Amino acid sequence: MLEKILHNKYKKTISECSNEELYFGLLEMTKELADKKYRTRSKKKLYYISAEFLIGKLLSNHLINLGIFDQISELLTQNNKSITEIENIELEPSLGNGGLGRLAACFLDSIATLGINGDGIGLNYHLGLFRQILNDKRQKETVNPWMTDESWLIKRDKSYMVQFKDLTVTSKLYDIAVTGFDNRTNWLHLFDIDSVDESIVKEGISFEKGDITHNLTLFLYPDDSDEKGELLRIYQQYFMVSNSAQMILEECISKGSNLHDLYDYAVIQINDTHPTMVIPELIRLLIKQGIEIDEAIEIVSKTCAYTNHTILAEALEKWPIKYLQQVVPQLLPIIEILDNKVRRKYDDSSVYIIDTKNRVHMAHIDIHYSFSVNGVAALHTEILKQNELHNFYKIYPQKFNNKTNGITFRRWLIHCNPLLTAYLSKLIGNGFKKNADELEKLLSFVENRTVLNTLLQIKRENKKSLKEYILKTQGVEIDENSIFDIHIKRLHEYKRQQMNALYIIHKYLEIKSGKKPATPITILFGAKAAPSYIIAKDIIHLVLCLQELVNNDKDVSPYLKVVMVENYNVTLAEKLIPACDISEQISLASKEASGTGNMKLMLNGAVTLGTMDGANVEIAKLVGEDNIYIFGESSEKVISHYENRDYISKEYYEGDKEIRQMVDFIIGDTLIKIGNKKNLMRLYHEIINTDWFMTLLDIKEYIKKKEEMLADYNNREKWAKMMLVNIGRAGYFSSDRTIAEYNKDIWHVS
Ligand code: CBF
Repeated sequence: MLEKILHNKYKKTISECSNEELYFGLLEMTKELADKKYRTRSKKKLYYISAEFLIGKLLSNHLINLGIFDQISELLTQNNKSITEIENIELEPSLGNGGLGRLAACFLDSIATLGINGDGIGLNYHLGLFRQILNDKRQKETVNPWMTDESWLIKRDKSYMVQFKDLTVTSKLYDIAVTGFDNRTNWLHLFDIDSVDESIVKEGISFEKGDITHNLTLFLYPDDSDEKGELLRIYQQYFMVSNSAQMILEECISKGSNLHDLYDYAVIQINDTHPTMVIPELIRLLIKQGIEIDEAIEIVSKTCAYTNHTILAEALEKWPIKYLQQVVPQLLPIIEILDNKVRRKYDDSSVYIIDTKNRVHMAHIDIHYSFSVNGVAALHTEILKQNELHNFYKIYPQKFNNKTNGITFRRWLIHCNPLLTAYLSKLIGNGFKKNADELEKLLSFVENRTVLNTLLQIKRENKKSLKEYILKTQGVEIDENSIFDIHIKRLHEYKRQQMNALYIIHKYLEIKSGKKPATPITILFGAKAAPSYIIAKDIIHLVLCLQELVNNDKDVSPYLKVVMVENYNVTLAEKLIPACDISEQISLASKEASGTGNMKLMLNGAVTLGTMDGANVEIAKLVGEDNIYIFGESSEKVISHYENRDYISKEYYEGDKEIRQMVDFIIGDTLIKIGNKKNLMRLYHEIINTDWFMTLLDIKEYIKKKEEMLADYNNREKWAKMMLVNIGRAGYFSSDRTIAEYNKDIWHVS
């Protein structure tokens, strides 16, 4: 089929084609094959609405899921072509930011793989999040255009009118096929408008935020640090949900729904609060169809389910009524009715939808008017029930449930780690590709020296590939024989990259004083900071200053290297994860809802260094305390520190010489010469005067645990056993398991 497509397109054979031509030929072929697999519609369908879908490059993913990856790469090899090089042509779609968006992408893969009729719905951001450039030891943001003339996007002949207070726009629908592994094809629906104009972006990523017709779908999470930015986010969110609601109703009616029975035809998963307005919008549309308001509310509440992904107040959206009035006045009467219903029933202002500052709490709409509320890891759900959402839990205990996150093994093992995959297949057969629990079979090899040595060899090969990549792309030379300590996730104080930076200072000083580590260490970071998050950017600056200091110091660099990879994204994650020895999961306990990087890294044989937070708790339980390195204050204690306001970072700073030495180093002569005084000073003051995420509380234990881990690394047999147990126990974290649970407990789509 490929040959035929290439002949029609370019009148060339495989070997005559350039990599670019081959990529476009494969793209066409894959799209055709995916479309052919499209299965019949079931009565009930799932709609997964999300502001982000961090889908990553799609070529290999599709080829694997269509079952033709090996065949195609063999065919290419026979013609002296390489699938990896061809894949380099593909631009990574820039439709997501972090864990939330990547989870949505893994879920779509598993939904199709389990044969569930379910589509994703989101927006077609032209310039995506932003492209991170590390320049002059700082993060700079620039646009990240990813759409090409020929791409995975299929333009559909479908559009809806979306009405805002001051303008009406006509949407355009684009679809991307989501092929299941050996199963059906679903769709990711992305809405857009024709009038969006990329040329309005000036310098970096700045543009006129008030120019909605030209900017509506330009960026994911445009800067909302001012009023215009907040308004733009409301425009985007309403555009997303109004299109979704119209499409859902149209599809359900076409399948025979009379709308009174909407919930028999549709279930809507609201991914975080960004799509919350779908609730009042659907109610509004049902009323327009002649349904009484009370019934409309009941229908919608039986159709929608909500996932909470965070307890961080900043991420739980609250829109000022006056902004909603300016953008979507049609929703306000409905939101007020929803709020009044709550007020009439419950004498507790903490559960009201509209607060005393006239802000609408989006999560409160979700909780009152959905039939299911789930957290994303066991600990997170408990914290929601017992702390953050306790007053809601008292009202609706039956709504709350846990769905521990998962990852798709097709991308995070089969695709990103072919060496390990091939070896696993040889040892335990191919069953684990369909049923991740079969990875447990690996555990019977825990005393087998040959297997243990091969796992170490595979890791070394993967580290070598990463080394070559980093040399080529960033010009930094690292040693594959050093320990790869990897910290990859969004930059946020609660994820505590600053704690790892303090560790680097500790190690630097130790090496300078003559204490050399037995095995050299390479600490790798990958992280983007939100453009207006000042302290996060200061942390990046500190890491980059340390990178310059450490890597250029002849006494230190043979033993310690620091690398921050530029523009961390899915493609880079696929290279970093298989090469990792130490997986840094060091968030302040209670703050990381789940984490999914922790799962990807363990699956690829990294050992976790972490706090008892998010899904780390479940990882610890599965692998046992001998196969994970846990440190730090418990979530209960942390929560009590917040409640009692009794954590004072300065006391830790003043009370401990070592801590003082590390923190003072940030503003000492050595770093100030390399970096910017203002940035470093600000970070220093933040740590000693605020330290909201309690770095100094855990730093000493962190250093101790990491040292223990580094020492254990030298016992290669012990380490290889830990790797094996981590891989063997990772099956639980397959998103196929998570999705099966969502479907059994929430969606009920046959
Ligand atoms: O549930 C998926 C992920 O979502 C977040 O990234 C989020 O954006 N709220 C959380 O921070 C992660 O813990 C979680 O794994």
